[in-house]
Amino acid sequence: MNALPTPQPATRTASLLLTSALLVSCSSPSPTVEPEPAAGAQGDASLAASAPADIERLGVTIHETLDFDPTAFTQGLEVDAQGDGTSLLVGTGWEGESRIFRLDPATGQQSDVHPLEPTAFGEGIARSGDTVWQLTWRNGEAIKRDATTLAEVGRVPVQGEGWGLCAFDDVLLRSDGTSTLTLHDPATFAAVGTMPVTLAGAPASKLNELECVDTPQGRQVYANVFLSTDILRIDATSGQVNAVIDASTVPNNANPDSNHVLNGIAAIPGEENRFYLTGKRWPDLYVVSFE
Ligand SMILES: [Ca+2]
Repeated sequence: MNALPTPQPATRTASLLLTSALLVSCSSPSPTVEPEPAAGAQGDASLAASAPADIERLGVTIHETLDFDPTAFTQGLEVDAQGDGTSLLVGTGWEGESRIFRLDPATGQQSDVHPLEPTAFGEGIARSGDTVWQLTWRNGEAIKRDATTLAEVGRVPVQGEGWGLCAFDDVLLRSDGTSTLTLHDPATFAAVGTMPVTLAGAPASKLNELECVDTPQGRQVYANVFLSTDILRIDATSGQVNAVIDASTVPNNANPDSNHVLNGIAAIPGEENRFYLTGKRWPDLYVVSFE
């Protein structure tokens, strides 16, 4: 997801209060409009402290800190596991700045850079076979790309907003800011179902950047929570949150701006419980584990 470029001060305060209340309680219906960012919101409303006992509460251990592109308004992040296995696919947002590129995390070198048209706001990305799909926020379409070159090969209409995206072998999961993930056919991007996400029985809204991970315990979806430093781990079969990860200890070294929040999680292939984390216009890319 993203942010409103020119929020009005009066409505911004009201929205912050509403946003914080929603993040704390997770009991209200999900809004259908884009929530506004607000200074100080990040980390103020952690779900971790209120997670029920049967939901794991995990922290973040940082193993390595790498350079990241501080101009990248990160909306999609995943390792190209079906390609070279090491490069990161990065999708970014903001009108006039949205793009997709491949990143060598060791050197910071970018390649296969493709800017979007100035009216488009890029969102989540995910590779499935020979295709990389890239969402747009409110442009009503998903961009289909060649997975090797990242060049656009087509577009398909999408109902609703696009926030995060991730892929299992046979299905794509899309977040739209609500507590419901939409399932898409990875070949056509046709919507094929929905998965309500709940935290202790209540809707878990504002799901943002996603990561689909096959584990020995089954399929799990990791989700950034918009304007929060929490990451949810969701059982992809039931939609139930089974862990709340408190990432408030991960340093946010972005230029101070309410939009520059944690957003971007990518599992590292072949390594259990190893992930990259970053954020919107963050200068750092962290190698982390959750425990
Ligand atoms: Ca991801």
